Amino acid sequence: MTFDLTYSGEVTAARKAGTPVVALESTIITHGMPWPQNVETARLVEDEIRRAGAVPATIAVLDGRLHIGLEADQLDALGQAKNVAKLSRADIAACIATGGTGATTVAATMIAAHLAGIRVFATGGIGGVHRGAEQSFDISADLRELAETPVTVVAAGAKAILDIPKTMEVLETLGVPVITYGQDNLPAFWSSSSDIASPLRMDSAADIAKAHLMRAKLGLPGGQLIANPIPVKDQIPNDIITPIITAALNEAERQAITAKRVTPFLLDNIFHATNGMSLTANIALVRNNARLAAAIAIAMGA
Ligand code: PSU
Ligand code: MN
Repeated sequence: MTFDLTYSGEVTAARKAGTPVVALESTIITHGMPWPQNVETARLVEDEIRRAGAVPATIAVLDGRLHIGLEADQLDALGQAKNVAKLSRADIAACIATGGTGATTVAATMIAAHLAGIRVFATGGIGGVHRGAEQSFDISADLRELAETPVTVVAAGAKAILDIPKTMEVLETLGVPVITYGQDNLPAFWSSSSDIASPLRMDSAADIAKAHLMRAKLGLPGGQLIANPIPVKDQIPNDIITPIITAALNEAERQAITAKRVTPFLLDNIFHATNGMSLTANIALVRNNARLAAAIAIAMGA
């Protein structure tokens, strides 16, 4: 049985030229946003990375091939495909082995990025400890992946649908650095700030790049989580989003939504409850994360 990564034309050229590459996930496209905004956003995010002087590599499994970078038509098709699998660490090998098609979560994208030698990855929000996890045991595999795989992940904090203090506790236990960019408190995805202090703060992409390289020098496995606040002009203030999140969580419980379906269900519910405002904010924060990730990748060198 052979296994090869499939690189897009653009990523192949970047590898030859030594241009820094930034990984992007695909679950946000297939399970995180409705069509057609999902494909439009994916394109805008890729363009942010190009404009900043790096090259985007959107990662997905298409017909059993692990793609590092998608061609425009592949991105279009994935964004419209129905019943695409959501692939985390537990699912990716089976999907490739059986010729399946699936979108990669943060965990699976980190695995693929590392296989391709990519050290920086931009997304919206990571998975984490769900509220009520003491009953459900629902803790995203993204957290363990950050402890294991040496990729710096730029996100807008843990999604506010999660239990952020518990997510921080688990990350601390796993030895994952959580570095907030440019402020003392953690951001809360749709809102620029929470009332929770960030374990670490850095104010430049260069420092974040150095911290990543230092972990490798010290022989520490795993990556870093960079919490990049959504710009204030694009945020949904905490007092507006909090009751909407609570209602979405109640609805998920009423409908007995569990496991992989929880995150997509909540995002969709909140999208409708905010008349699309949550999506507008989500798009703004992913673009913002793409810009910072590109700066970090450039500071790290190819
Ligand atoms: N951030 C978003 N939208 C998303 C996700 C993150 O703005 O759809 C996805 C990511 O792929 C993340 C996943 O890895 O949700 C977490 O899912 P779970 O909680 O089932 O591990
Ligand atoms: Mn889960």
